[in-house]
Amino acid sequence: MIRCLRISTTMFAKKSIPGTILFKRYFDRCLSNIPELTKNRYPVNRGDYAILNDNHVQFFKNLLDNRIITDPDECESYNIDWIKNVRGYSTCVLKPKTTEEVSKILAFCNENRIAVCPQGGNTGLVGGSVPVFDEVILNTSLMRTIYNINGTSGVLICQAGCVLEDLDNALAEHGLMMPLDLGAKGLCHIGGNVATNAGGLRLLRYGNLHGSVLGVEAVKADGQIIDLLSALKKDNTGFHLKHLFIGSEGVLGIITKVAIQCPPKPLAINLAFLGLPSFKHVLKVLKQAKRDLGEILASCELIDQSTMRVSTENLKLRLPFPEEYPFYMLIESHGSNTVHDEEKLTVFLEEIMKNELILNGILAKAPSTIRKIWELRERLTEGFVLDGYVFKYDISLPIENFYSLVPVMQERLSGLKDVIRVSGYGHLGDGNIHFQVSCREFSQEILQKIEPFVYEYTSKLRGSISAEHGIGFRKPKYVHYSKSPESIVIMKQLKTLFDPKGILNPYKVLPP
Ligand code: FAD
Ligand code: 2HG
Ligand code: ZN
Repeated sequence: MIRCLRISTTMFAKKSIPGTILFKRYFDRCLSNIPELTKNRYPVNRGDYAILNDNHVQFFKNLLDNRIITDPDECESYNIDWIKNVRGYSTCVLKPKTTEEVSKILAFCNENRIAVCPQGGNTGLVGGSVPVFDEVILNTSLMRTIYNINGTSGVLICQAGCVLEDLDNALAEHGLMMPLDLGAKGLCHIGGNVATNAGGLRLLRYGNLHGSVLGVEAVKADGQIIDLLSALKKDNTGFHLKHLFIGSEGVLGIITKVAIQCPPKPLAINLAFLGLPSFKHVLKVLKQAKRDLGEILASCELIDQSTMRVSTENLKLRLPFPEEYPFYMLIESHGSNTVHDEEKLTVFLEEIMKNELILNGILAKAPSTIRKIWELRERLTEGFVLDGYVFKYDISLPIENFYSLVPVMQERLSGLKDVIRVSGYGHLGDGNIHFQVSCREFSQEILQKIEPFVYEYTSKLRGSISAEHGIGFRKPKYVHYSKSPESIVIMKQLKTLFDPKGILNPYKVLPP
């Protein structure tokens, strides 16, 4: 039975959560949570790379005008990933400002066989953005120039180190927005987003980066600059080489510039937050939302009860209604006409209420309410870290099976006393679930109960073991669960073509 459907009527104009404040709070809280060195926790051997010496460091200092960090304490935060899963021990962080500097760094490293870990905002979730051993870190945070925003074509051209949220704010002045949005927007760089082919909260509406990235400029391992920076919507002259860099996770080259097609900022935004009794009901609501909302459906996210408690208990955030439900859905519409959108939403909400598909709901229009509700969803990654250690799985499954893994794993892990929660949430509209097992601290016993079982399960259903976060350090040996032997051979051949000495992000992405 539907208890209520509150409508919050204030005018909309969604603004993002101030990312920098959010991340500062998180880092303050988690600073003491330092993981074991990756080389000690996982069975991995250092490759035959040079050990950095004073001459190497002097070369970098001269080239970068001292934009280099060599103090081990200062290097610490660049060595540890955001979710505190992995830790390298690099003593050299390089901060180039230009493509030419990146090119000279790589040419030198290639010549001297120095391994390099490309790093953007270091928010990656698969251990790809930090060194495994002592790789030099090439961080793009000083490459943050916006070259052009074309208000008519909607094309943005910028350097790879621009922070996603900064780009979104700059585009807003032209009535545009970035085609992707993620909880890490206050820290992640556009180069990192392209390198991971990041998905995010509104992929359902705006598509993935293979669609919106028009061009890239990248530097190969030997320092050669490849200009693929087309800003054209249509360009079929030969192979679309830019696609090789989208999702390449730093193993084929370093992305230095991007051209991106940006959509107009929606004039009307509404968010429905719903409480539901079962996953069967969730599927029916998804189907109805697609049918009734059509082109204005921008986001359709699912959170189960156990995950929602991460927000309410760990982060002390408040639900818009006092009762708890087995499932919650966030359904956002983006449109250009308030009246038109409200008509569609009314039809949708009446239909799901009439059919008793939801137990409770709120329709938010006020930006502050919308922001508060999204916080419950966007801060989950941060909230999970407060449990202790999180085993994360980012999986695509056929929609009927979207949630089936969670009860299977709850059963499989029941009785293990160190497990805090086994739960799932994610991008329902895209068929991409984030399955999590959190515990007080890392445990080999729990890891072995989860892997490779979770990948076998996914593979049997013809799902993907990496829907949006990539392969990084954590998953290379499992790639075969989602890719054929022939495609793995081609991946390795491409790696050899672009980086014959294997200096770029070693130990990552490619199966051993
Ligand atoms: P980094 O983490 O620094 O690097 C990621 C990978 O890209 C590494 O392998 C690195 O070597 C490589 N790389 C970085 N920059 C370059 C470059 N210029 N050239 C070549 N290689 C490079 N991901 C999603 O897909 N969807 C989400 O909704 C989402 N939400 C998130 C929410 C939170 C709170 C957090 C912490 C993470 C989230 N992520 C999400 C994961 C992460 O934010 C994305 O993968 C993001 O795109 C990484 O960008 P970054 O700049 O932080 O890259
Ligand atoms: C999200 O959808 C991100 O919020 C992060 O992809 C998911 O923390 C995660 O596993
Ligand atoms: Zn996600």
